[in-house]
Amino acid sequence: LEVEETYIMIKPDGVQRGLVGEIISRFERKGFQLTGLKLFQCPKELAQEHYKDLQSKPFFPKLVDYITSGPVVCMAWEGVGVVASARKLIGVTNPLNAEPGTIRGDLAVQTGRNVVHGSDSPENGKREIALWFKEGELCEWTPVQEPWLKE
Ligand code: YYY
Ligand code: MG
Repeated sequence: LEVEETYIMIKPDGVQRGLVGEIISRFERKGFQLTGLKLFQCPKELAQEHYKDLQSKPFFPKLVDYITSGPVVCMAWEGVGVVASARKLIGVTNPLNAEPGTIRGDLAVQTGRNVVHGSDSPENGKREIALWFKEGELCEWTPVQEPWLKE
């Protein structure tokens, strides 16, 4: 397995519901490394670009309205296998089908209010981080716990 990066975003409902700390904490405790973090009001064009693969879907306009309805928390996380592992921590798209113990399984009930986004491939991780963060907004750093996480 390789070191990857993934784009994780707490959607407006997660921010409004006061779940920011709870959600960040799950990735932090797992042992992944935070490399970017900001609260951000997303413009419509960016939401459309982020979800461009879904632009032909009937729910696309509603999805863009939802993502731009209030501030989101944008995050970049790094780690071995982080893309797939973060998707597991998040749970499946429909929160009613998401396993207990996952973020969506524990904290949400509707697909259109599923509180968090995670990239679905390492390629999309890179693409989305480049889309949501400007140069200089990401940090390269070495966590002191690193020897206790990696053999
Ligand atoms: O990656 P993930 O967020 O789990 O699902 P996607 O299939 O990429 O869809 C992105 C986003 O679109 C989903 O989190 C909610 C919304 N959505 C929807 O509102 N209705 C659907 N039937 C499918 C997806
Ligand atoms: Mg997706």
